[in-house]
Amino acid sequence: MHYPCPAPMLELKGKKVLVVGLGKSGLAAALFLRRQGAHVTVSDIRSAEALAKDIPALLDEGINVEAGGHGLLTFRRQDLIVVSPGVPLDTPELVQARNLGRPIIGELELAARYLKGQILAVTGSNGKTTTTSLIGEILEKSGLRTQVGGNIGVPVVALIEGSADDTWNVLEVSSFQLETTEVFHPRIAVILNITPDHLDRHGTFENYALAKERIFLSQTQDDYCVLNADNPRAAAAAERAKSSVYWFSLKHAVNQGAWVESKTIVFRTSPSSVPETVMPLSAIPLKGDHNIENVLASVCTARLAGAAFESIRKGVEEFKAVEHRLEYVATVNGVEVYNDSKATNVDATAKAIAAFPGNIHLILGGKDKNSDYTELNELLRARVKAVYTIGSAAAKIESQLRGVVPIHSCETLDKAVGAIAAAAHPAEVVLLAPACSSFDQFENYEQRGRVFKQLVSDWEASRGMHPHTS
Ligand code: UMA
Repeated sequence: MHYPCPAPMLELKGKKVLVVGLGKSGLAAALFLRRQGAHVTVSDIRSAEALAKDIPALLDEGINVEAGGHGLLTFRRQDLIVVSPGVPLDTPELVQARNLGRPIIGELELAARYLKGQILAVTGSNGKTTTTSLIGEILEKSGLRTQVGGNIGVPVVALIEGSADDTWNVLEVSSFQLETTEVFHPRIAVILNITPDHLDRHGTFENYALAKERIFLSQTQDDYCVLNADNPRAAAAAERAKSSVYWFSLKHAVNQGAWVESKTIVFRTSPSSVPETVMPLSAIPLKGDHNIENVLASVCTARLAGAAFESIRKGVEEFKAVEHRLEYVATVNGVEVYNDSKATNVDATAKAIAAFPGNIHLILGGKDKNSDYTELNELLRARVKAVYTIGSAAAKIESQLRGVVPIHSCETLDKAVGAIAAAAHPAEVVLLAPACSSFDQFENYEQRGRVFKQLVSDWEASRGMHPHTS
């Protein structure tokens, strides 16, 4: 099946192109642009020493590097600017370049113009990575040529070479990436949910939600959009979708899409067709209602992409929780430990808490994103035994949650695990679901999760040194 790419490739040969930010996306974009014959410069606020690992390879390819800050002159001189997702669009040099008429796109937009095959894009405040991975696995099990990338950690540019006319490019896309799209055109667009996140970058919840809606901006009536009927802001997006809207719901039947009925997932192709049984909820190997939502979205999307129910069932049954997403770590002295380092906003933390009946020792904190932690109050009272705060958001969290649950001020993850090791009893749960980003104390959420798992493994190794050991 070939779905023609509607976006024209860019004229890059001989053009001056600036890549802003030398992280994963910037590095991949710069090398790709150079191979297309562009004169490429990369600009990053980090020092040359901090970028030392990547600079030699770039210079070898004939790519210029501007380290230690963004130069206004560099930005003014370009024919095109490709911006990394983590670079805010109100960065003064970008604003000035835009005012001078310089086109600014993101790595996603650049890559999507060169990808062959069809795009299946998944966005949402939470559940993106799990859903993207699950859809990828189901499509692969269905015998469809599949590649997975995007915000999940593989720059989309890196997928270009492996794409063919019959490829499904399954992409996790973030609001940061969607902010800089122009003609990005997924055949199937999924919005899992929209709850407050990244308000420090987008300013308001509505700006953030509108960035998410850009996922279906270029779709036509021949495309599909999959929305969460139970999430008010995601459901409201339907008003602006030009494509055929499919729904998923944990709570009620939908006219077309997937839902839960008598503890079973069912799917209906069209309002007039008979619902078909897909699988019992008991076959889902993941914890929490939010993961049932992720499965519903995956079932619906994979079906629209042409997967058979049998492959869908197999894909779900054999799916393993993705690292750092409510990942089971170990049972130490009868205490179950879970790593949800990817819970970088309040809603994700609420979902993680809701996955356990009670007696939770919860680690909260990191870099605040203008979040309101009082939204957790009810769940904290009902299910959390104590909160252990870490990072720069600790003071704000403590002042907002005072009197709701016992709070231990720990500053670092290391001290938090130490305090929990001394306090937790058998049959209780330890949960790292910090509701904050990690950048104040860690490189990223993955490193935070890995450090946490190492601390838990040290705790396990030192059993007998703490109270409550068996
Ligand atoms: N930088 C500047 N100027 C600035 C800001 C940053 O030069 O004003 C530089 C930094 O010094 C650094 C580089 O930009 O060298 C980092 O760029 P980046 O933050 O875009 O990071 P990448 O390594 O390119 O990773 C990005 C995504 N990062 C973000 O969106 C923040 C990764 O998502 C994604 O996996 C990767 O591209 C591949 O597509 C991470 C993420 O945290 C997982 N995403 C957010 C989320 O999921 O909540 C949206």
